[in-house]
Amino acid sequence: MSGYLTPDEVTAFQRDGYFMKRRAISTAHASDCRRRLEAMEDSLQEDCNKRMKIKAHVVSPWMVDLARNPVILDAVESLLGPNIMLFGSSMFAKAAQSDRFVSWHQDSAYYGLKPNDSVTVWLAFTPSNKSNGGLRVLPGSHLGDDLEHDETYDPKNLLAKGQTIRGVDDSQAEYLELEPGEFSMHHVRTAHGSLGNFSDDRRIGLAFFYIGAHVDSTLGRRTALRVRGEDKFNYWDDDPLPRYDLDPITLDFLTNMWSRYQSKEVQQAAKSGKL
Ligand SMILES: O=C(O)CCC(=O)C(=O)O
Repeated sequence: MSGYLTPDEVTAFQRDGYFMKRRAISTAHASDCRRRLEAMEDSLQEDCNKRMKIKAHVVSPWMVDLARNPVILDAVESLLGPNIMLFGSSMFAKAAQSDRFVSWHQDSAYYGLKPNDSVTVWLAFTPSNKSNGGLRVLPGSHLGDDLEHDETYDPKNLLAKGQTIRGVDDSQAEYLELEPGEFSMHHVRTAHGSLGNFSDDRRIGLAFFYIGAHVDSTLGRRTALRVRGEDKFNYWDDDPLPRYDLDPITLDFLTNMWSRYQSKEVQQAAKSGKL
């Protein structure tokens, strides 16, 4: 099955800054992803939100396979062209009856990309909707100014730094409601966030951050995974690839990267252009 967007869908994405929606994997495959994820959480004795951030895909080969899913890549190719790199991925899991949330933010404020030719694919492992804290976006916000973010470090916020755009008019928000196995896409400059999950089950999704191979890092040399086409630019070193679930080599890589990202020191260096 092809995932390419129609010309009308591309135009709508360019206007609205988001796309709803395609099926990447079956419902049964999505439940299997959830089962495997929860088995890894049991084995690590920790919630996936704790470390499976920035480069969640390096913890497991099946996540790398999802990042290379052909329907997803067709959809991404429609927006970014044929040469595609994955520079990051994050698990976003909300427990049942939890008030943990994701504040309004623009990923472009933190990703350090030039140009901002980047889209996020949010792949649902469970239903994701208005009643369980599903992702929501501010249509058209990618066309406006860069918005100011306050770093609140609120422990209820699933974002590492609690980065928050203040004063957003929620009445303008669109929910990107998905069934397991479906995905949405949003532009790296689209303001987005989500509320608490007041349902009786977890809400789980895996977000993939794709760029065109022509996109460089403004935060110094980093790593990425080429997922389609060719990379003539060589702006990114290679991500390490997991040999099996929770490969200790790639898990260490992920842990170091995540603690560097969370550290205020790195954040200040990044802001001053030293990284
Ligand atoms: O899953 C969520 O609630 C937020 C996801 C998000 O911030 C993202 O995909 O960039």
